[in-house]
Amino acid sequence: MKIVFSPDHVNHNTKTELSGGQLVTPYECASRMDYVSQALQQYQLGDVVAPRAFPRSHVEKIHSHDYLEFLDNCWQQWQAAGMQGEAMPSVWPSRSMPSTHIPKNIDGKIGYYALAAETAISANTAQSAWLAADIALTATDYIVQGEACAFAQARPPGHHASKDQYGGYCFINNAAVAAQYLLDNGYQKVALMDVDFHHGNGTQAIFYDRDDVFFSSIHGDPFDAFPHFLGHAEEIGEGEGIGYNLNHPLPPGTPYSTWATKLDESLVAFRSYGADVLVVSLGLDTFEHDPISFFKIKTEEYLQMGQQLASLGLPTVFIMEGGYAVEDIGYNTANVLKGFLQQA
Ligand code: 5XA
Ligand code: ZN
Repeated sequence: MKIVFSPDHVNHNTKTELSGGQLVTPYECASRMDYVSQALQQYQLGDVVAPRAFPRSHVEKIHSHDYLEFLDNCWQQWQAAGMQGEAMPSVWPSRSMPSTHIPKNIDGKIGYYALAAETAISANTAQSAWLAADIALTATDYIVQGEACAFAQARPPGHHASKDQYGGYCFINNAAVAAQYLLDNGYQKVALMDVDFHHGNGTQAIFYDRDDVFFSSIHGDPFDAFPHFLGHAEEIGEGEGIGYNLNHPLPPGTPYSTWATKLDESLVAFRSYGADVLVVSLGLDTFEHDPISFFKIKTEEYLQMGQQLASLGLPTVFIMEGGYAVEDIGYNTANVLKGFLQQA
C-alpha cells in the first residue's frame, strides 16, 4: 500500500483550542502523526511517498472561491486588525440574524466562515490545509493509476469542512476532494464511508443533492456529540441525492459489535448502489480511550474494521481524519490498514 505523507504537516501548529470554556492545547496536534508513522513502519504496511503539488482547481471544485480567499488571507487580516491571539470567531449569522452579507471586518468575516469556535487559525494554517489536500490527491491518484489501495496520512483533517465553512479542526475537505478527483478520472459511483466518531457534516453537505457519491457515516448521535446540528438518521439526501446519504447515529458506550452491524448496513447499501470505488474518512476517535468521544472500540477490533471494509472488494483510498488518544492512534490506524490488506 502506498502511504502518502509529508513531514511538513508540523507547520500546522496552532497553540489554542476553545474547549470547556478554556483555551487548551489543541487535541489535533502534530505528535499524532509521529505515532502513526511509527506504527505503520513497524507493521511494514507499505512505501511512504511524498505528495505531489496538484492544481488548485481540484479543491476549487469543492470549496467556493470566496471561502478559499478567506482561508488564504484570514491570518494576515486578523493580524492587521491588531488581534493578539490566534484567529477565532465570536459572532455568527445565527438563527435570529441569518444574514448572507459577508462582513468586511475580519471579526465578522471569520464568524461567517466558521461552523464552530474551537478551531484556531494561525500563520501556516492555510498552507497546511492545501498540503493535506495534495496528500489526499496524491494518494487518490495511485488508485486512478491502478493501485488497489492507498493511505493519505494527512493533517489537518477535512470532513467537517463544507463548501464555505471550516471548523472541527477541518479547513479543506480532503475526502470530498478525493471523491471528486475519482469522478473526474473515470470512476462513476463513489462510496464514501466516514468511520470517524464525529459526523462528517461537511462531506454530507457537499454531496447531499448528488447521486454520484453515496455518503454514509457512523457517528456519535448529534443529540449528544459534535457537530450537533447534522447527522440524524432522517437525513437521506435531497433532489438527485435522495437515497444516497445514510447516517447511523449511535449512543454513548457503543461497542464494536453494534458499530459493525451499522458498517455492514452501509456496505450492503454501497453494493446495491453499484459503487466502483471506495473513499474512507478514517478517524480513530471511535477508540475506547479517546479523550473527546464516547464509543468503545478496542485496538484489536480495528483489524476487523479493516477486514470488513475490504470485503467490499473495491479500490480504496483511506483519508486520515480524527483520533486524539495520541499514544494509541498509531496502532489503531495500522490495524485498520493491516486488516484491510489481509482481507483484500
Ligand atoms: O472528526 N472531528 C473531530 O474529531 C473534531 C471534533 C471537534 C470537537 N469540538
Ligand atoms: Zn472526529
